[in-house]
Amino acid sequence: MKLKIVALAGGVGGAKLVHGLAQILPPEDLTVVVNTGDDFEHYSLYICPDLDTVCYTLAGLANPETGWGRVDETWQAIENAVRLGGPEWFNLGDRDLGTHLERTRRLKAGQTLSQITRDFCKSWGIRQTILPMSDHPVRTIVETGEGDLAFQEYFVHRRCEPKVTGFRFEGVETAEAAPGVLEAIDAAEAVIICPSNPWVSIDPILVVGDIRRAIEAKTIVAVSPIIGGQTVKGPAAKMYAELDIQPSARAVAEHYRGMLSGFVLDNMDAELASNINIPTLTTDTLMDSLTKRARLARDVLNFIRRINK
Ligand code: FO1
Repeated sequence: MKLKIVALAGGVGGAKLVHGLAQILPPEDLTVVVNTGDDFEHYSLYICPDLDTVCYTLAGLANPETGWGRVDETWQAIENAVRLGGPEWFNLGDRDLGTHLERTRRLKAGQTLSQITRDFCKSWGIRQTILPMSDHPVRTIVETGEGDLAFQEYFVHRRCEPKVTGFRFEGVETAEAAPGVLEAIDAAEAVIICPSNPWVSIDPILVVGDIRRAIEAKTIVAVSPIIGGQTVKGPAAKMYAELDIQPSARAVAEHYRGMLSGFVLDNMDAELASNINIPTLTTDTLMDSLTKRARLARDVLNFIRRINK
């Protein structure tokens, strides 16, 4: 049965499931809406970490160790800049720098982020549709006991150490969904919320313009990024704990309360399934190999088919 899918994704975890989906679905049936709340300017360059992570992963260009950045990377430019007195807390590889240089040049020339992303995807041979959530800047601010921090400042510079008290998304009041986002959702049989951080990867997408309203008319299935009370990568579990919520797959299902048609959790959390009062799929969600990305994607798609029957 044909299944047109929109996937909402943040960085590394989201990119892995998207890569699995891309191995199964025809390219015209997969649209990925990517978080741009992490975007920022560094060395006067416009960096879109999650868009680049998703694109590099689909193009087979991603660094397999970190999940972000490029494979076979070298670091000569940043090392030289740091030696000359530039900031050293955010690593920009030589190959990766080319992406930021060209993106920044095009933005300054008046192109939109979605136009640029479409062109880059074509150059990288990506046949799926990859869309930034918005062409307008939306900036995730992490509110902490040590004051408000821009996302990359919190995530990379401060290594997620400050205790989180809340989040806000600057610019969201005026931001609209990027061209193609609402149309893709409209045409989709289901929306998959990838195993990305609910607070800082998925929420920024859901609060932009009419995105939440559009997806709520659809079958929505979320995959838990928390397994056995811990995140595979990133600070989601730490954030839940600091917000006085016990980190668990159940807490993730609660996070999306009222939106979901189904929820996917790991075998390790099987006992939580009976406490989640929507249909659940319990399976192996740890995507620690390429085959496991495709296997999880197939499981999620079959689950959606059962829900949509
Ligand atoms: N993450 C780090 O932990 N340290 C870095 O130096 C770093 C550099 C970097 C450069 C380009 C890029 O696209 C991503 C990069 N990331 C780095 C990852 C990024 O900060 C996060 O993965 C996302 O923003 C969270 O999804």
